[in-house]
Amino acid sequence: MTQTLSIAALFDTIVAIFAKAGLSPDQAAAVARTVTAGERDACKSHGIYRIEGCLRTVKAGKVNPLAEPTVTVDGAIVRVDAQGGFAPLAFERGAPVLAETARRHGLAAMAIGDCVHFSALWPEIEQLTAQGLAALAMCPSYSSVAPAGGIQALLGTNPLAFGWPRPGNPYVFDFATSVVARGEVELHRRAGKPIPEGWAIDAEGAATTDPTAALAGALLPFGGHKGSAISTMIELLAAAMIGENDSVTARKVLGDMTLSPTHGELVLAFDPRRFTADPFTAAEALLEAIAGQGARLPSQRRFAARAAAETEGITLTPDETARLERFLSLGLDAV
Ligand code: NDP
Ligand code: PYC
Repeated sequence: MTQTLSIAALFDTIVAIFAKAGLSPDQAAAVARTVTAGERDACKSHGIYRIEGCLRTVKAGKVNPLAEPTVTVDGAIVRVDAQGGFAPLAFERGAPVLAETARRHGLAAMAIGDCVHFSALWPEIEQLTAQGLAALAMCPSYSSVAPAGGIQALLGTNPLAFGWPRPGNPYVFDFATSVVARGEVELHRRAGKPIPEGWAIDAEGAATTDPTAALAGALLPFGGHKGSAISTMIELLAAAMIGENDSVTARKVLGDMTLSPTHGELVLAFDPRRFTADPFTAAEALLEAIAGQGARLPSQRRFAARAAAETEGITLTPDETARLERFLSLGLDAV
């Protein structure tokens, strides 16, 4: 039987799972906020599905469950040292300082270092757009994507997210620079379903629709050479430039892609009003013209799912409920 939980009840369950796994209250709450947000917004590849990988990473000793991130400011650069902990708390600790620094200078950059990263980026972007800022976030992950024209996993699935503040819901896009997130391929494997053509190649470089072969081979970048170049830019800015692991190093250090990788993240924040007196009238005209053609804006699906979850709750499958119960009762012995 399916089970329907309120957003608050799901959040409390996830906090309890991570507390039992040994995370500090602040780490557990920050991780639970991002996982709950994924499930609430029907982003299954970064919702409760991620809990198992996080628990495995704790059990393997590859994340500091008690980490207390530190924040320092150097001009328009905010540095957050995650101290080996999960990324969400590091972001939450740095975001108010990033926002204040962006308002002071017109723009600011936040470099998060030494964080274990498993999450979608839009929950972070929305924390900044809620303060009237435009924002761009990116990070490497671990080698699982072949560069355009190549056949071996080298780049990460490297997400890129952007947000622009609007009255009501912001304009936000957030996508992997591979055709899809690796999590989506893992969910197909778990469900015993083939993946569409064009997502991946196998270990020999041949096109495949078998998710297991795809995970052993490589995903493809979105948009051919264009996605490949954007992904490369992310390796340069959010790894080389900030002195953190690139996707090759993150995979080598981790040695196991059922765990979450350690690397950095780069977040840029802009105060649009510091660039021109009224940036918002022209922005609204553009966004309304796009929607006016019947095109959907990115994140509209998520916002609709969120509105539904807020009134109707979140429905979990019997398998998802059983997994949560197992994590809650067995803790790290469940993985
Ligand atoms: P999708 O392809 O599902 O969606 C990407 C974006 O495009 C979303 O903003 C989505 O909005 C929007 N979109 C989708 N379809 C349309 C459409 N028809 N018209 C307009 N907009 C559309 O996501 P991905 O599989 O690429 O990535 C999923 C998540 O995985 C991301 O949140 C990303 O941050 C995360 N990720 C994290 C990684 C990490 O290392 N931490 C690595 C890789 C990915 P909507 O949501 O409303 O559908
Ligand atoms: O889905 O590609 C992915 C991913 C990698 C790390 C976190 N999510």
